[in-house]
Amino acid sequence: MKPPIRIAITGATGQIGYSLLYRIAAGDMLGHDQPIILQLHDITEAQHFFKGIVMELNDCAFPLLKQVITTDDLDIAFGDADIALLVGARPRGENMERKDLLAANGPIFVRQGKVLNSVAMKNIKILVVGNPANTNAWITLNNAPDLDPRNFSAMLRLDHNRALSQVAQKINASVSEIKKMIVWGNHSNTQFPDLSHAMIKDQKIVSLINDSNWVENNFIPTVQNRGAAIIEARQGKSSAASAANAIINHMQDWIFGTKENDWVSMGVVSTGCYDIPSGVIYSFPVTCINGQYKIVEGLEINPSNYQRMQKSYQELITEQTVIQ
Ligand code: NAX
Repeated sequence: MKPPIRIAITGATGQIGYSLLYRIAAGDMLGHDQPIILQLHDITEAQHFFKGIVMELNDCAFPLLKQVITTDDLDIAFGDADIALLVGARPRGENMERKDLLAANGPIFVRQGKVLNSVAMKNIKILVVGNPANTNAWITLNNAPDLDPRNFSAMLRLDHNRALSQVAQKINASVSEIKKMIVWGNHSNTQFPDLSHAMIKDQKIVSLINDSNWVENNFIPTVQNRGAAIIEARQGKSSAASAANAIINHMQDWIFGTKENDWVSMGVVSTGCYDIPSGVIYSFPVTCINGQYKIVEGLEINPSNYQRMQKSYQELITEQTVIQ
């Protein structure tokens, strides 16, 4: 039996948590031969929710689940963690503008970065999901000077999956046949779902569809605004099952590798490629092998797509300015 992997999850009593914990404990993320320890964190006011969550984890009798720790203490939650899924964040309240949300979340992620830096494993893999995810990841990274910036990522995989699904429905294909989708930028509606490199078999999908009006006026805005559409359809509740699924996809690909001749979108620290200045957490197409991601460089970008990519970058800079 392999030694257990310690997975820290913040905001674990939230709705994404409820879709996520049981799938991880079942082996969906790290494989059905990998024992795990769940180190679940939430704020003090939410601790009472853990009672039922843990009762249900026990009642699932998961063979891989070796221990469940629940706590409001980040030192305990992140202690020796191999993986941290930072899902918890201050929700956007009524009359709260995006800048208020940014200001409220800044100190939370400053503290999480510091604690990760001091108590987590040095080769930890960190995925920030709580919004604004890219900027929260950037804050966490900047407060963890002893950790490699390449250990940090922000979740754009839900957007990537949404893009795959829209195209699969349009061309009546299976999502698994569609390769080389990209969502660039920030996890917000400035993100740029880019179909121009996507392929099915040996054919470019844009040539197959041959309908720029659909791409511009249907595909791109549908993916960009899908989060709001889900909230409306679920009468106020945001994406949870699909977000949990995207977390699992993101971590699986990062750890075990991406499929041959394909890539995925991950929010990672920019190296300066595509004129996105280094340091910012920006979603790029990446391939992964042996637990390491590599940004796909050198793709041809036309001037109007370049403008869209820059627009999303500019939004990230504005977000950083609000926090400082
Ligand atoms: P919930 O409101 O159900 O859960 C949020 C959790 O965060 C709760 O457990 C709460 O106790 C905790 N929390 C509240 N204040 C906190 C604080 N000050 N410090 C630490 N934790 C705190 O939200 P849920 O639907 O689970 O979503 C969690 C986060 O994911 C939100 O920020 C949401 O916006 C974000 N999302 C990000 C996505 C992405 O693709 N990057 C997609 C899904 C989701 O919208």
